[in-house]
Amino acid sequence: MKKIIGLFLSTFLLAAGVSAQTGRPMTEDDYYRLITLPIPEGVLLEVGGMTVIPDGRLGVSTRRGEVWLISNPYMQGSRQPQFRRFGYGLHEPLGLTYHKGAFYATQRGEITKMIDTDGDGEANEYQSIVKWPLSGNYHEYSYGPLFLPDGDMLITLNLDWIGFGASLAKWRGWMLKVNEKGELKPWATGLRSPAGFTMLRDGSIFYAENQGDWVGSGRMTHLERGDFAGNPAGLRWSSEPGSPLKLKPEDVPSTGKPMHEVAKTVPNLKVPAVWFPHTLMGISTSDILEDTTSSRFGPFEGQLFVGDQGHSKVMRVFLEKVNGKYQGACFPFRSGFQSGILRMAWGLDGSMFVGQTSRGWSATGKDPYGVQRLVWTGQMPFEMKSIRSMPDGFEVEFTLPADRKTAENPESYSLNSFTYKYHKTYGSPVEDARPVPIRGVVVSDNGLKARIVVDTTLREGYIHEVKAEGVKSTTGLSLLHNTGYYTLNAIAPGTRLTIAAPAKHNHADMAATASTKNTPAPSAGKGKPAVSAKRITEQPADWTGGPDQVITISTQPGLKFDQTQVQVKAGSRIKWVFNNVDDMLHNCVIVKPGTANPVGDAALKLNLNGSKMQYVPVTPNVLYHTNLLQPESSEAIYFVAPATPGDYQYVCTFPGHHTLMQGTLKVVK
Ligand SMILES: [Cu+2]
Repeated sequence: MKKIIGLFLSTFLLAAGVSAQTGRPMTEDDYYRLITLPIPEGVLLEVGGMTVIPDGRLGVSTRRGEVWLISNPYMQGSRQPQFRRFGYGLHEPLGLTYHKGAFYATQRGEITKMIDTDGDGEANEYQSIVKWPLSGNYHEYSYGPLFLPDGDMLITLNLDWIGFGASLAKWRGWMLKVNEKGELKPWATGLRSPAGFTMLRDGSIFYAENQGDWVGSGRMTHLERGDFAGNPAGLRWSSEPGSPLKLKPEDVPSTGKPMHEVAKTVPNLKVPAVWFPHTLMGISTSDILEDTTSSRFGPFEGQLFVGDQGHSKVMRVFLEKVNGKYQGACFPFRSGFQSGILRMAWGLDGSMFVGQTSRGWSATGKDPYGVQRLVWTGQMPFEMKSIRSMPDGFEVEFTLPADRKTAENPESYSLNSFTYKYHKTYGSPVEDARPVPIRGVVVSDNGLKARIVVDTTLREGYIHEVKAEGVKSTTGLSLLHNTGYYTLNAIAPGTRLTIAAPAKHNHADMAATASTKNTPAPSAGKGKPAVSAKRITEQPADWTGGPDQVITISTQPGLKFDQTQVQVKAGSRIKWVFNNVDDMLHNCVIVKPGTANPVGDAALKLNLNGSKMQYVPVTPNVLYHTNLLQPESSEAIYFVAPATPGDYQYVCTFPGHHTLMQGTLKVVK
C-alpha cells in the first residue's frame, strides 16, 4: 500500500490545473490510474517481453530467461492474479508474442517457438525457428518477433557497444524479416538501440530509437524496405546477399549538420517521423503501442503510446501524413511508474499493461521490476489532442472546448524551433533554437481547435515546441500537459489565413532576440540587462593591479572537472578561466555552499529555454558563471570572491551533468 501512496504523491506534484468543482489541483492520476500487480515472492519479473493472449491472460518473458503466464491480471472481484511458469532457460528474451496457439520469444541469438502440447500449462516443446551469430558483446540485445499479416516475423538487433556502436556480428543494427522456415531477409538498417517497434493497422512499421552515437535524441522512424535510419555501423553488411540497399559506412559523413540536411545528399537516409527531445520528453524510448481500444482508453484512439525506460513514463504521439510522409507531435502522457518501462500491451478491457525493469538501466522509478496496469477513469483530461501542420503555422486540437478569451490570445502560446546535430558523437545539444513569433490565433466555433498563425517562415526539418500555457477550458481547467513537440519534416500545403498583424504584444521582441541569436543574453527574463553581473568577461577597469589570483579549470572525459577543489581568499579578485577540452558542451557555475544539486535541478526545469539561458537558472544561489562552451573552447570570467568564508561549489549545469560534474571552491579568510 505504501507504494501506491508514494506514487499518488509524486503525481500530485505534476498538478497542471484546478478542478472547478473541488478547487483541488488536477493530476494525471485523476484521469489515468495506476494499479500495481502483486508479484509472488521469489518471482523476479524483470519484464523483457509481454503479450496478452486471447483468453485475457498476460504472458511475460523475463530478462532472467523465464516465461510466466498470469491469470486474472485484471484482479477482478479482488482476486489475486495467479502466476504459472510456462517456460524457462532462455537467454534474455526481450520479446514475447503469441501466434496460433504458440508463444514465440526472441532470445539473444534465436527466435524460439514454445508449445504446450499436453495442455498442462507449461511448454514442453522448444523449437528454434532461426539463429544468428553473436559476438558475445553485452549490448547485443535482440527484440521481437512481431507477426506480420503475411505470416512473416520481424525482429530488430541492437548494435554492439565498444565505446561506440559497432556491428561485430552479422546483421547487428538491422531490422530483419523471418519466415516460419527460418529464412532471414534483411529489411532495413541504421538502427542503434531499437528497443521497441510495431506495425500500425495501416501496415506501416515504426521503430523507436535511443539517443547515442549518430542519434542526437530519442526518436521514432517509419521504416520501409531499404531504409537507412541513421547509425552507419550496420551498413557493414550492405554488400551481403539480400541486402535491400548498397550504401556503405564511408558514404555517411559526420558533419554535425542536422539530419534533414544530410538526408538531401545521402540516399536511403530516413529522417524520423517524430523526435522525442532529450530530457524534455524522455531519455530512453522503448515500446510503441497504437491505441486500438475503440476509445475505451480515453480520447486518443489511433494515436501511439511510447514508453520511456529512464524516466519511467509513457509519452503520447499524434501522427499525420504530409505530402505522403509521416510526421507528427509527441506529448507527455503519464509519469510516476514504479520502474523503467520496457513493454506495453492492451488488456482485453482496454486498459494498458506496462511491463517494467531497471536492472543495469537506471530509471526514476525506484523498484527493480514490475507490472502496472493503467486504467482510464472515464474523466476527460484537458489536453492538446493533436497538433497539425498548417501552411502558415499549426493547428492545435483540444480534448475539451477551450475558453475563447484565453485560446484566442497569442500570449497564451509560445513557439520555438530547434534541431540536433547528426554526427558520430554521442547525442547532441539543442541546436539553432529560435523563438517563432506568433501573428495571431483563430479559434473554431466549437472551441476545440486553435489555429496558430506564425509571423515568420517556418523551418522545415526542425522540431517545433508548441506551448499553450495560458489556454483554459470553458470549465476553467489548465492543460494537464501544456507542451508538445512537432517534427516539421514538411510544411502542409493549403491556404494561408489572412489575419492582421497584432497591434502590440511581446512577440516582436522575441523576433528581435532570434535575429541576434549569436549573442544570447545570459538571462531570458523580461527586462533583464543583456550583460549580467554574474558573468563579467572583461577585466574590470578598476582592477589596476590585475587579479589577485588566476584559477584555471578544465574538463575531463566522463563528466569531470580536472580539479575538484580550489582555494581562494575571501574578497579577493579572481580571474576564473574555464577550458572545455571535452567532446561535448559544458559550463561552469559557481554557487553558494550546498546548492550545486538544487541549481542543477533548476537548470533541468528550464526546458527549451535552457539552451539560450546557457542552462543557468535565475536564482540567488548562482553567484557567477561562464556561458555554455563548445568543445575545444575557453572563457574567462572576473569576480570578487565571497566575503564570507565557506565551501562554495562549482558545477556544470548542462542537463545530465550536475550530479557528477562538481567541485568545491574553498573560500578562506
Ligand atoms: Cu557539463
